[in-house]
Amino acid sequence: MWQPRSVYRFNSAIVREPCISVLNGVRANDQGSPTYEGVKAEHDAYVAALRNAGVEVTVLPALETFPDSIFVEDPALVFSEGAILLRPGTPTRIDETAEIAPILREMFETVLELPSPGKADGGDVMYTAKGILIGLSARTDQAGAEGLVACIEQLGGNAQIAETPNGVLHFKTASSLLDDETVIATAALANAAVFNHFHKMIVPKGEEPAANVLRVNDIVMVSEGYPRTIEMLDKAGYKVVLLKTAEIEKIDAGLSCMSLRWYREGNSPSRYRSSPVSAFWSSHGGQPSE
Ligand code: CIR
Repeated sequence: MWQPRSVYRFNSAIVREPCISVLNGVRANDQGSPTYEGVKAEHDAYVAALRNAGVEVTVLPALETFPDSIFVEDPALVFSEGAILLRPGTPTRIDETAEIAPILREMFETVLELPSPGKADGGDVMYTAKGILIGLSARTDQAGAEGLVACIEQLGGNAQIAETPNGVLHFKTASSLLDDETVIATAALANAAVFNHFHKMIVPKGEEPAANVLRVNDIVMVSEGYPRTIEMLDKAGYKVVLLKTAEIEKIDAGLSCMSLRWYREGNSPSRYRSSPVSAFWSSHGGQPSE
């Protein structure tokens, strides 16, 4: 049963350690490869920021076979009501789902699967207080979006389908939730009909990647390279936490994509973490770090 709750209140998250092969991550335009050390430093700071915001973070081990596997947001969706295993829309990433599925099956009672042959990346899905928005993109096709609407409805939620501007990787590359009433978006996406009932902040021209911010509890994580956006959010009263994203941006990534976040109901973390998860890790030869 879908419960009314703040859509940016989180107490649980999953991240994955970057792998050395991250320098081979998929990119639309080559602006040079990131370094492993640079990505690792950005990731470590991100995990620390989640923890400082009050989120319990489970860190999965690196997966060398999948250069983009640090971006756990794309192969699955998580809600308090359950998880949905997606079918990422780029061939090198589709098998990441099978890698994250076992831990999600341990952590969630309900795990649904996006029906084949539809494709959808979690980066195209925005959770808002007015419903879930799914952007069609080069990664999320009509069949994937429709399958996802059905899965979300099965969990008791509601979703609508939108368009992602051409040339933009994901819907959330160009827009993010700031609070129950407000989104931040690029000029190209801000006028989308799905945002008609939101207050909108538009990122200044030249700072388009800054549209991917991450609201977690009372903070908004923002990429540090975008001073005009930072000033705009600061003046609007948001509690901004600045993070480096220069390395992950070389492989088209931003802040939302490095975690799966949800609000775990009840106060029994052991149900999700201690016994079942440690049982999972001991049977898979490793331990998640915390
Ligand atoms: C990709 O092209 O799939 C990765 N290099 C970047 C994924 C970023 N994911 C996201 O914004 N949700």
